[in-house]
Amino acid sequence: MRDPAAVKDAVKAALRKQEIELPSWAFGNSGTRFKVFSQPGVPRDPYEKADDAAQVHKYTGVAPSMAVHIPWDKVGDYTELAAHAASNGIRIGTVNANVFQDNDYKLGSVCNPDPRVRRKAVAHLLECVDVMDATGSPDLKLWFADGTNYPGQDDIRARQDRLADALHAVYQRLGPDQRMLLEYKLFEPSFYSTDVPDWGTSLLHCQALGPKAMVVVDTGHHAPGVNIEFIVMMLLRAGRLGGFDFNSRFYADDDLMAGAADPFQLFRIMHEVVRADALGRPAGVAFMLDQCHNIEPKIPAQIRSVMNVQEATAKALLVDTEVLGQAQLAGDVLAANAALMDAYNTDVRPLLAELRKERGLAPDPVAAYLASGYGEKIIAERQGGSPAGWDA
Ligand code: RM4
Ligand code: MN
Repeated sequence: MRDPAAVKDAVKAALRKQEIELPSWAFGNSGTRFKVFSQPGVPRDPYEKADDAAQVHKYTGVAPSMAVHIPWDKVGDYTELAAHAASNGIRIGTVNANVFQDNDYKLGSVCNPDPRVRRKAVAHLLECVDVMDATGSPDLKLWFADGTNYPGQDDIRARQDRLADALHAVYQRLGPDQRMLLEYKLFEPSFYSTDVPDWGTSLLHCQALGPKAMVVVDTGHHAPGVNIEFIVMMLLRAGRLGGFDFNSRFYADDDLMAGAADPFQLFRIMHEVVRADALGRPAGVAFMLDQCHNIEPKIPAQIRSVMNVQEATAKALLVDTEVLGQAQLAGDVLAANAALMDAYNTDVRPLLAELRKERGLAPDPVAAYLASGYGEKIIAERQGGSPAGWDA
């Protein structure tokens, strides 16, 4: 039998090591292809996005960085943006490239049959590394909308060669402490073939590039029913899991709050992370959110998402690995399953509230944020200008 007090201390110590990165685009307006519902008080520029992200960190204590998306977050002086973030107690994290919103990219970006368009896309990716230099960001995240809609539309094999060439050019440009994270997605916006559709394709490219290229698992980018924790385990085992884009999906790439659709899946994923001792920063796994809040208020939704990831992590840390291991070796199917379920079914909210109090934070971050008046303040102050959104 484990000593409950010792278990609690160990879980808290491990939770203190975890950091969760927020996406700048979660604070701007977003929607579906049917409608973007504008919300009052949304940021007009990346500086105000950083202000909002800092609020999430202020109340959770575990979200000290904000990912940026270029050109959505284009500014004249990135060093100044980084300084602004720092003055709010956070830093600029992953730089996300955007080679999917220019007319030139109709037939793809780095895989486009036209070499001029490929050169333009690579130039943007290199510009993103310049941004990393200025902000001190460690990671470049690449997601390509490239693919085809019809069989025969393009040579799907030649497209892989073009992709490899582009990735190679960008990889060469990375500094010693900079990484490239290659994200995959099953489909959309391409409906027949996607050039980086799965973790195997991403991993093959990363392995060909070298140790600074890592795979990103966006939890919304798989076919329904895929065992994502198996993929996570395989990538961790290969030392190639660069990070997560956490979000929830019911159908496709829904980008809903992490832990909202399937908290059990999030727990199973975090179980593999804990099993690999990959919670802390030295393990090189970036825990990022990639979400959009189309109908709910954005800052409290980010706080809720961070809390959901923390809860899944706490439950994963509670798994009695000795009992589990013994049951597995003994072939005791039911006892092994029960060891996992006991941890999953534990209410970890009191433990997390206690941890927050120990760190000088309010036990309920959402309530503390709502009571702070910040939401009302930004609605009153952010008049005029154009609210940030998917096209801004
Ligand atoms: C993509 C992908 C990327 C994100 C964009 C906004 O589907 O998930 O990570 O940067 O959406
Ligand atoms: Mn993503």
